[in-house]
Amino acid sequence: MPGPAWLVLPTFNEAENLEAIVRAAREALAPAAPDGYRILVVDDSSPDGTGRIADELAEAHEEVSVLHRPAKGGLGRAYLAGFDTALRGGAGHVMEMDSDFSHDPADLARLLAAARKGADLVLGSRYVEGGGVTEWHAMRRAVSRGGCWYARTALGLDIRDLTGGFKCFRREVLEAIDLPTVRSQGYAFQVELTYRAIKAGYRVKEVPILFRDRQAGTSKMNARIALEAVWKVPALKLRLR
Ligand SMILES: Nc1nc2c(ncn2[C@@H]2O[C@H](COP(=O)(O)OP(=O)(O)OP(=O)(O)O)[C@@H](O)[C@H]2O)c(=O)[nH]1
Ligand SMILES: [Mg+2]
Repeated sequence: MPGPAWLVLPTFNEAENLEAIVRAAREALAPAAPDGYRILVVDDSSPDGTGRIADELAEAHEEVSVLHRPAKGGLGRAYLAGFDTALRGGAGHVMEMDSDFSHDPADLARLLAAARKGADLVLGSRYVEGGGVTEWHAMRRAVSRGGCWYARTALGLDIRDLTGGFKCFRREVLEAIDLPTVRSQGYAFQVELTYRAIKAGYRVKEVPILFRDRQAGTSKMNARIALEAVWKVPALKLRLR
């Protein structure tokens, strides 16, 4: 019997979103996770008090816990710390999701179901049939699709959405991909994890999702994090050859 499904929620200034995200995630996971579930908030000392809200949620719900980190260290570092806690806690599956409602928490059930049916890594995908993006203007759409095409072509992978951050890993995949040596941050972090999983021989399944812009709070994405992916992708190929 696999261990429980762990959802890792990275937060930096998500005070307006966190309570609602955790509520929606609990509603989605309770019926979908027969082996149980845990929700781990990884907060980097958000100045807006997200960490305190997370502590209150952990107090109120036994399946919720919090990892407090001393300073903003970026999304990639936050996820690696969360994965480590989840694996040590006996997770059977580990899930990633943004905490800003760009990813619909209701989709957690479909991602977990696909993993329980046998996929090693499930990607919530904007760019397969049935998936998509709402509210984005033409330029942002073009940049996102171009970035996915670039990574797919450079790495020679048959994956439509390599930069998304809505995922479900089987525990064995995270154990196999040598997490301490993962160095990338934003989009490149997502590309690197999927690339490593495929190189290690694991089966990836893309399930369609609809991605929407955050409704509350502010973005932490910036040009530096986006551009990191441009040079990290070929570097990744060389390094993991
Ligand atoms: N713990 C932690 N979480 C972070 C950090 N940076 C971003 N996050 C979280 O990671 C998720 C994605 O970050 P966003 O700011 O939404 O970035 P994005 O989704 O690429 O950009 P938008 O499209 O503008 O929303 C959110 O849940 C953030 O709160 C960080 O340094 N530490
Ligand atoms: Mg976002």
